Amino acid sequence: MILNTELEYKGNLFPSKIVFYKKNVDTLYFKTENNVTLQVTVERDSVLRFRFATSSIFENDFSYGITMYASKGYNKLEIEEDKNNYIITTSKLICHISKLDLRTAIFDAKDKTLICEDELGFHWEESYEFGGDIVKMSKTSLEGESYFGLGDKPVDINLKGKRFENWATDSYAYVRGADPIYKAIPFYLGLHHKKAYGIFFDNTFRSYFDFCHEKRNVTSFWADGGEMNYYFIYGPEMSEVVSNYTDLTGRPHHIPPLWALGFHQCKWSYYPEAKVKEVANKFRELKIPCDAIYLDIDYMEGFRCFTWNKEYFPDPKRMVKELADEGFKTIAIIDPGIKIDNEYSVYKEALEKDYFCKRADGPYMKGKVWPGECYFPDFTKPEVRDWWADLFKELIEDIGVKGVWNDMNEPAVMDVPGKTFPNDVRHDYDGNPCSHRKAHNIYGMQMARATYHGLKKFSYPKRPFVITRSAYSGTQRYTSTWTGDNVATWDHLALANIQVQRMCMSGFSFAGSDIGGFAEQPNGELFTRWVQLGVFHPFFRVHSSGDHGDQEPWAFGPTMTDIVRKFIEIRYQLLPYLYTAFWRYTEDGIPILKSLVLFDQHDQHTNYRNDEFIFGEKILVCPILEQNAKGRRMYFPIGKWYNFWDNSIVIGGEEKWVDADIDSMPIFIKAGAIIPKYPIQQYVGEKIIEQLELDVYFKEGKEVSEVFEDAQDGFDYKKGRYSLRNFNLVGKSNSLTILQFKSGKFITTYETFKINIHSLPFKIKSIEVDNEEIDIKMLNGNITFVITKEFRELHIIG
Ligand code: MIG
Repeated sequence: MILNTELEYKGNLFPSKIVFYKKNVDTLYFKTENNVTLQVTVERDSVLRFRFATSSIFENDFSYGITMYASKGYNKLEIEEDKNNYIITTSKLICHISKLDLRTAIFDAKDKTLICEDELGFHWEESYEFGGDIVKMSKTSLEGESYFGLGDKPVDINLKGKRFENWATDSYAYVRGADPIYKAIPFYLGLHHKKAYGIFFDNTFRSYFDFCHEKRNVTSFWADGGEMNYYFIYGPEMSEVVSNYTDLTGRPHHIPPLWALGFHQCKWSYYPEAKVKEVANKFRELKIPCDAIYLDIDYMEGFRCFTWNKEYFPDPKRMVKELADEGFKTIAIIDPGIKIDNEYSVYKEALEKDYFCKRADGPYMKGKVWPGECYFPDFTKPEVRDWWADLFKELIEDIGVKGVWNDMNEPAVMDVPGKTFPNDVRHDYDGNPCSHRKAHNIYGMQMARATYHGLKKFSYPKRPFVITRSAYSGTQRYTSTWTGDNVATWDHLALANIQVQRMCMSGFSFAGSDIGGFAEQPNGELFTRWVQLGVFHPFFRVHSSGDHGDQEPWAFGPTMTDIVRKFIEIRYQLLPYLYTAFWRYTEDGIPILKSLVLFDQHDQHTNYRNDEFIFGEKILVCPILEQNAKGRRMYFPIGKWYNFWDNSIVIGGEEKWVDADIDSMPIFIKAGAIIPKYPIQQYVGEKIIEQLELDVYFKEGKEVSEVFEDAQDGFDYKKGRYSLRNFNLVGKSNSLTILQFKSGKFITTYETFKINIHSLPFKIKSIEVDNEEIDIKMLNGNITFVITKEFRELHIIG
């Protein structure tokens, strides 16, 4: 719809020359002869906001995407003008605004290179059908430019050459390339000449992105209504762009409880109670670690939210308690559709209080979902969200459910062509009344937000845990997510890998896929390969529709069971490592998974890689995505890597073959890394951690690692009750030194570290801990010894 032919140009309107300019602290206003106003706000030195009004009147400035905690402030703001341009300069950026037509060009303030430039720039078309404008923006695609981000799109990591749409859509058994699917995340990154920037188009209408698809050298984005309102975010590092984007749209309000990073088992559906218990018991019997078990829609009475089918679950509180005694947290699904039923209290109350969405002409929005005909709460109204949050009291506080799963919140409606509400449905939009055209993409987000607040209230002093299917930018503040109804195929395994990486790059790291595939059934090999990938996904859950057979870890015979157990055990050992990465992500917005391009954008080989990624800061992973594979070729980023299985060394910067039969997968550790490990537990909290293992991988040079720990739940860490250990490693040809810096008031349960040194290149003469020599014993060429957790300096001398 960005229209470039002469004929298509006809409907497009363009700003004319600037006739007026005004500056108000951090915001500049430019008005054109034909009454277009551009408002540029300097949010930060590297973040500029551009907003256009086509007839000088801006809408009320309200956004669900931007967090109230977004930081503001810059070191420098200067504005000058020359013959052709107004020129805004911050310490990071120089932005030219053309006096002739409002077109912009943005340069790096340091080396003056061009980062992003308008092609046609802002233009619009009047929307005769709905009123308002179809707002459009086009940018020149610079030489060698690549594009990334955009949420859950099931296509290659690099988006160049493709066009996308954002309109949250229930997409059962979607295929590669399907678009749009469940989420609407209108944020992308551009990368050229090794420099990256991002654009967040904060417009909730149906929006479109074209990355050199229609025209080779043009990237454009537009929306069916609302304002052209976008943030330009400069890096130049991709990780800085994502970090700045999450500064704007928010980071999780807190780290998840540690158990939520454990393994979750789900199915549509486990019922009755005896079946739930049978599955749970089998985990313990087979010694396969598991922390959470899910109740899908069949636990409810006729699919009525906040009810229980008492035939299947006669005493939910007792059951939940008995599961909890075995270390299982119960997670229950809650959908948005409320059954029309005069005997049903939730329905009656919402009706009485006028909380349901209505059609433009007055009747309620009626739609069929699992319970039959339903009405739907308007989660865009604060009062409705508060009411919804309070509905969780019984489920959480009384019954003891630990997490809630929000599904069907695109919102999905059955048996209608658009699979959702009609456009005319009205929403409050927090006091900015609008139609579904504007509210559709944030409906799921606001439901998840209300659910989150309910759980937060009733789980206190523990941390809430929520999962959502639909999301808009910013939803990462409240909840985790999964990639929806995938299929048990090898291609979907590849897609799961890409989608979760892309979610991380799009600011939403707490993501995973339905391991094994939701629709259809995997064979044991596919299931096992999928679990292997899932170990390295922030959200780690097996789920399936159940129509096609079982998908528990033991469903594919004893060999596969053993391999799956071994991999889930690795996840449990790596919990302190993942928890640290999660904490980093909530602090700085650094993605928990780093696609190779994000890990090293300076190495052009990474620009088109899909499969390999970095888990946390130090672990390189590459899933096996083909049947009968005994290994695969993969690209190693520049640097030195240790094979996790045998400590063999790989020098990066090229593609190499890696052996990985079904009981293995390519896992590599960055040289110099210190990886913290817990003992294997059947569930988080099963054991008191009596010792922290530190796997040290020698490097000649320097490397910093960190370990974050706390009570594993609750909010005390926000008051300083955490333990953060910084390890500075310095390796030389004949020595290895590790300095520890500790901060925070939390006292860990263990007193000692078990240090495992991998591949030391020299023979040890002595080991000193804080200047005192200790005894050493050698194991398998590796060196293992125990030292106090309080050590400040460890010195290994060769
Ligand atoms: O129309 O609750 O994506 O995970 O098991 C299907 C039943 C509704 C779709 C979800 C899936 C869930 C299923 N739900």
